[in-house]
Amino acid sequence: MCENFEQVSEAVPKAATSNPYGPNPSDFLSNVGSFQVIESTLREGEQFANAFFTTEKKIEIAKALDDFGVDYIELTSPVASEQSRSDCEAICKLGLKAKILTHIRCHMDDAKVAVETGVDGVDVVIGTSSFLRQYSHGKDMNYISKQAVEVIEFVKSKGLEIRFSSEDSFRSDLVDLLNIYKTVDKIGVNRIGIADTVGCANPRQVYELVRTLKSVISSSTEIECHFHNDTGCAIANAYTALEGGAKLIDTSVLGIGERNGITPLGALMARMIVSAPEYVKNKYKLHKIRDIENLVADAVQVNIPFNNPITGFCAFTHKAGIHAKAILANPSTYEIINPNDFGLTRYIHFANRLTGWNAIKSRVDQLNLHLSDAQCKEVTAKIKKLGDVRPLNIDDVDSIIKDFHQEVNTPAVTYKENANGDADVESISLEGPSAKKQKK
Ligand code: HCA
Ligand code: CU
Repeated sequence: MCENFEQVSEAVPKAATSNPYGPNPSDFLSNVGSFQVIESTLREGEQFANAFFTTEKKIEIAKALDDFGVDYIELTSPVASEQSRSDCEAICKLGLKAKILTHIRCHMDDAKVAVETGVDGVDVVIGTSSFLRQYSHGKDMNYISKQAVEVIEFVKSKGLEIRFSSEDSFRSDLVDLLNIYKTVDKIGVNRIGIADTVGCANPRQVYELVRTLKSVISSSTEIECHFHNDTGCAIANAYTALEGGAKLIDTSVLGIGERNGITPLGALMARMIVSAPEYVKNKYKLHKIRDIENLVADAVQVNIPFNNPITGFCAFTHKAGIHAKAILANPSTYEIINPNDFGLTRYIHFANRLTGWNAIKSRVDQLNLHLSDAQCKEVTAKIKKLGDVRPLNIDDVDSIIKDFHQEVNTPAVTYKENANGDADVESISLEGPSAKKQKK
C-alpha cells in the first residue's frame, strides 16, 4: 500500500426508513409531505404565447388533470370573454373530484360574474408592488384593502372558497404586504396567496417570506404560492415554500404560462416524489403524467423539452460505461427517481464511444447471443474504435456484435495433407477471431 495513503472510514448507508431528502425536522411547519396542487393550465397556461384551447380541449385537459389527482383546477376569469365564461360553466358541470376555481381581479364587477358560474371557489388577485400600483391599476394600499374586504365578504356570502393574493409579492413593500394579509385574514379567507409574478425570487427569500406570513396569519389560513420561472427557480421556490409552511402550489402542465411560465406539474412531481415518496405515489396517478404532457404539448404545439424531468427523451438514459455498469448492477447508483413509478423505463445508451463492456454485454443478451466476458470486451473495443470515427446508432452496434458473433462461432478448421496428397481436417476450433489470428 502507498505510504501516503490514509485509511478513511466508509459511510454506512442509512437505514431505509430515513430519507435524507424528506422534510427537514427543523422546518416544523413544513407541508412537504402534505402539499396540494392548484393546477392552472387552464388559467395561467392560457396566457402562454401559443395557447388557444377550444371548449372540448379544455374539458379534455380538465378531466385528465382531475384523473391525475390534482386538488384544484383554476380557470380563466369569466369576464375575460364570453366563451371563457361559458367554458367555465361547462367545466363546473362536469362533476369532477377536483375543486374548480376561477381567477379574477379584485373587483366587484368580476366577483359578481364569477360567483354565478358554478365554481367552488374564487382566486382574487391585485397588484401590490409599487410598479403595478403606479403603472397598472394606479390604486393605493388603502383602496386595495377596502376593495379586498368588499370582494372577500361578497364571495364568502355565496358560500364559496376564497383566496386573496398579492401580485408581484416579492417586489412589494413588506409592511404593505403584512398589513393587507392581516386585514384579509381577520375577516377570514381560506387561503392567502403570494405570487412571484416576474420570477425574481430565490428559494431563501421565499422561505423567509412564507415563514414571516405564517407568523402573522391565523393557523387555519393556508398559504398558496405561485412562482414564475424567469430565472429558473420555479421548482426550487415551490419546494422551499412548502418547507416554510405554504400548503398549495400553483402549477401548469409543462409550466406553460406568461413568458416562460410557472412551476411545471411534472417537474414538481419529480421533486416531491424524492422528498415525500409515499404521499406522492398514493395521491397522484403518476403514470398519467406523460399522456397529460403530450395532450397539452399537442394542444399548444410545442415539443416536450429534451431535458424535461421525468418525460424528457433522455431523462432515464444512461450513457457512459461507468454509469451503465453501475445502473445494470443497481439502478439507484445513478437514479434518484425510479422511472417505473411514472410508467416509464430506463435506457442504456450503448451506441457510443463512451460505452463499456457491461453495457455491450447486456445488449448481447438482449440480442439473444452468447459471448464470453472476454469476447464482450473484444467486441466493445471494436465498437469504441468505430465510435471514435463517427456517431453510432443502434444498428451499427448490432451489426458489429452480430458479425463478431458469427466470426467467433464459425469454426476455425486446419488441414493436413494425407498420404494421397489430399487435405484432411486436422482440427476444428471455436476459439474466436483473436485465437485464429494468433495461429497465423
Ligand atoms: C398575472 C397574474 C398572476 C397571478 C398569480 C396569482 C401572477 O397573470 O400576472 O393569482 O397567484 O403571476 O402574478 O398569474
Ligand atoms: Cu402568473
